[in-house]
Amino acid sequence: MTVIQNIVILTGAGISAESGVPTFRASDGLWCGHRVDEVATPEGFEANPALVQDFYNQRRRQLAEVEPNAAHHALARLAAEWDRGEVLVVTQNVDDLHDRAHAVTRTADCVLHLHGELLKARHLETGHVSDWSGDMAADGDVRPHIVWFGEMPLDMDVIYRALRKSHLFLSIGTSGNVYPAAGFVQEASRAGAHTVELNLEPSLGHSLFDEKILGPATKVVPEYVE
Ligand code: BJW
Repeated sequence: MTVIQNIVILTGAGISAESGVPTFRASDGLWCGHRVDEVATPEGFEANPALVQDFYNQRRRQLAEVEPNAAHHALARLAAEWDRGEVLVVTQNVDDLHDRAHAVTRTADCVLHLHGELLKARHLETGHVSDWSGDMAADGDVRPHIVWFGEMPLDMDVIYRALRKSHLFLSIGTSGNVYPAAGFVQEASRAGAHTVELNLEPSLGHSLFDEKILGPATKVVPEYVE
């Protein structure tokens, strides 16, 4: 039996759903009323920056109204208490709910945002990343620090290194529609990790996992990790 030391946890929109952040692919989800290519591609931003900035501004405003839930806090406690190896939380979410939960246990350095962060901006020319401030959209030199379709996700080298030495891989609340994240389970399996999906409904890649646990994140995540 493999002794579990290093843990990699991939999270998606489902972990924040019970905090009140809509998922993407639900019928009333985040893209409701928008075409994906309008708001989540570099071409969409080039064609209509004001529309895209407005879409992300609405989501930034919404962040002020939500709080981390029991699933975020359970992972933050795990990161603080796990002393047999490393814990890395790789989130596809651009909200800051993991960061806020991990700030409580002083483990914020365990969290990587693969698809960027709503509360950061990137300079169009220099690529410099800074905190978002409300008047940035007006100056025209910055874009949301978000990874859109066709762009390279962030911290891939760190993530693949962690997957290759992982003993346990958890995938929480993601539909498995979007690559490269949807392929992480195979990388972890190749490394010999035990792989577990925790989700409300089975993901597209559910058959790739050794173990599946269905249910809402606020129930199944604390039960699994504690
Ligand atoms: C609950 C719950 C509860 C609900 N409790 N669970 C053909 C084949 C392979 C790849 C490609 C291809 N054609 C194009 C590509 C590449 C493309 C891609 O994957 N496209 C697919 C559509 C096919 N990928 C890219 O372009 C990426 N870049 C890239 O590949 O670069 C090249 C590269 C090469 C080599 C190595 C590495 C890279 C970039 C992808 C960027 C994605 N960005 C977005 C938008 C961010 C901006 C924004 O936030 O607005 O990120 S897309 C969107 O989807 C967002 C999410 O992070 C991502 C994943 O969504 P997620 O989290 O899974 O949400 P949902 O809504 O889909 O699912 C919710 C889940 O929650 C469900 O499963 C529910 O059951 C569950 N749930 N309530 C527990 N209470």
